[in-house]
Amino acid sequence: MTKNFKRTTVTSALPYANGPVHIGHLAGVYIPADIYVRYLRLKGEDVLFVGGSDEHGVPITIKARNEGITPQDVVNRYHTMIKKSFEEFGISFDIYSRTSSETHKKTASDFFKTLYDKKEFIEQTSEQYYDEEAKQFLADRYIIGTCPHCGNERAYGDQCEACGTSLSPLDLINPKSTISGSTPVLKETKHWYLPLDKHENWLRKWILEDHKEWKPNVYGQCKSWLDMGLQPRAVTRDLDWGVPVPVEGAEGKVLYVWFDAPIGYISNTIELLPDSWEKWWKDPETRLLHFIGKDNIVFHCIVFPAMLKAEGSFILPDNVPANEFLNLEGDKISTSRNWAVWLHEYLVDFPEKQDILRYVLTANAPETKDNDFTWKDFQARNNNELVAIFGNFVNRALVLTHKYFDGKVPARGEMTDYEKEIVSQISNSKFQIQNLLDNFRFRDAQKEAMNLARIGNKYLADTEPWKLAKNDMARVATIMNISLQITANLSIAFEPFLPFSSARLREMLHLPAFNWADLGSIQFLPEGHRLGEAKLLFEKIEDEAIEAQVLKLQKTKEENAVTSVTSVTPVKENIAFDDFTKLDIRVGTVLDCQKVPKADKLLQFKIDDGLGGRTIVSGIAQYYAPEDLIGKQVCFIANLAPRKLKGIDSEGMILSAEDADGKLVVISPSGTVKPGSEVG
Ligand code: B3M
Ligand code: ZN
Repeated sequence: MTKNFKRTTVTSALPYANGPVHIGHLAGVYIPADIYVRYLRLKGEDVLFVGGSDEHGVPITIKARNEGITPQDVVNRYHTMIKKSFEEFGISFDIYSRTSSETHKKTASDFFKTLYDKKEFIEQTSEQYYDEEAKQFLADRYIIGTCPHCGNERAYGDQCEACGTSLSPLDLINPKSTISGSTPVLKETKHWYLPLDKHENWLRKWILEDHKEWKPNVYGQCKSWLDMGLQPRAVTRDLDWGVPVPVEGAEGKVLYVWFDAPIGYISNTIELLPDSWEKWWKDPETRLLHFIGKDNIVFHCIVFPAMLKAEGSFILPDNVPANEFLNLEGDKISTSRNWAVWLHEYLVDFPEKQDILRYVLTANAPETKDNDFTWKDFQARNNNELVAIFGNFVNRALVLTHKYFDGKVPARGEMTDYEKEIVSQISNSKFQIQNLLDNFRFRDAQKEAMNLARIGNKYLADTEPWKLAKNDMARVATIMNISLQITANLSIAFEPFLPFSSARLREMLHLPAFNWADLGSIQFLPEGHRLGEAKLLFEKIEDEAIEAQVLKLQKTKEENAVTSVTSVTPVKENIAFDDFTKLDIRVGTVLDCQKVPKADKLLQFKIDDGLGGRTIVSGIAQYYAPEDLIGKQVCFIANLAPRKLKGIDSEGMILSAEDADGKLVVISPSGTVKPGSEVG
């Protein structure tokens, strides 16, 4: 922290209320935010932790339509579930509210009006698809058609999920409304745009020069957005679910969900502190932090700051410690494929074991790159770390004290050099944990806290007080005193990470008051202090419990495979043989294959086609590592007109098979043939 702040406002992304929350949400956003907030509170700092559900947006209306209920019904159901899950996992929000609240509607509406009155928007009329049967304009997600880049016939109006290209509805070939199935027509409509291009200069300076300390993934993403040049962004939509646009001529229009959602942080603060909210949002001595996932970076680092700046009276975020994604057993977490560990289901299978999940998710936090959660690792971390190190040490310290000293903290005598070294390690450890937490490095901070338990465990193993008890009780007293001081340290060091276990540990130690300043000291527990009963902090997780979870996921995989079979794409219309012969399909050998920079899905191939070689770009990067394809033979369309993809001329198309989940497998001949051989 370069500046001295008086207080900190911490926000964590508002999850969409169209499904329950899973481990990916916790690991990426809510646990890191909660660790940080608990740490600040322990230090006695003034902090406000704001959360809530994001209840607007098109996917919620789609879900409602599919289920035959209202969008409000959908968000009521999930808001309640999400809020409960967060409470159960100890995410210590000061407020968790929602964007369908009256306070929010008013706050968002007033915010828009202020910008409107200050002439911060531009008005633009454009042609948009309109469904004449359903009598409504169509959101991008309500239109499907053929992707002009890869031919996928089920591309959405905003994106083709097969090749990853962002699209606009007008790009789609043969567009259809998903509401009525009819072909939509173009109709004029007026919208308000936030001219981000006008904000580009100060944003460049503010981020690229003044916030070089932001995490490299965040800084890097902002830099590429800024380098591409910012465009005006529409902040209103033709939709009947959202905050109505509060100006004349805007009937039937609502604020775009990404305009109103971040204002939700402010609305929820107002709801909690109607008289004193402003100091949390407007005082330059307040530090604002947004905890989010990587897909929200542009909105929190560029769009929302531009909105706040345009309004004029708000502070801007000091940092946006965004995380990457967590995968599950090697696969991307997906709500639609039910590939997730849902928090409410976890607690049914592992009641009262919130802290284990918190621990494992922090140990595998996707802080610098995507990371993976596996059930085997979950079991190993519980059994080998929480049980064998932390729990074991604490239990021995307490049980031995009860046995030899009637449950009272014994007097500490002269310390050996080894013990003096331990004392200095403990105080050193405090500064390390602190420094790591200050830099949002939660994974390493937790590791360092665990290291304290490791030190204690080794100390007891090295000194073996149970052997000394026969002839040197003074030494045993010193050893137990130091061990108990370490347990007290552990209860504080782990409070941000494992709040439930830390509270149980403090109960065993009869340690009611505590704060961060106590950490690092061995003066915590006075001589004669009476301890509570020793109970096990953690329990071993048996193989059966893990196998049950793995089986559950396997079932999901099988179910997904079955639904894929039943949802095979229908066969297209017949074509004449002559049409078929127009296609020139060949076999080629992959000479080189590389990732296309800044395009998650694209690989660039150099193909030996027997004709002097050619370059082809293909959207299969998610399914293959480039090096796995080098040397392989592939089939490709040789006479497809060249197209530019990410600035590269692609001369043809590599053929691959696609299942209903969108998984792609490259087609290869079953034996080696000469490059350039025709397929037919
Ligand atoms: N609901 C997106 C998401 O959950 C969005 C975050 C809003 S934060 C203001 O990814
Ligand atoms: Zn496509």
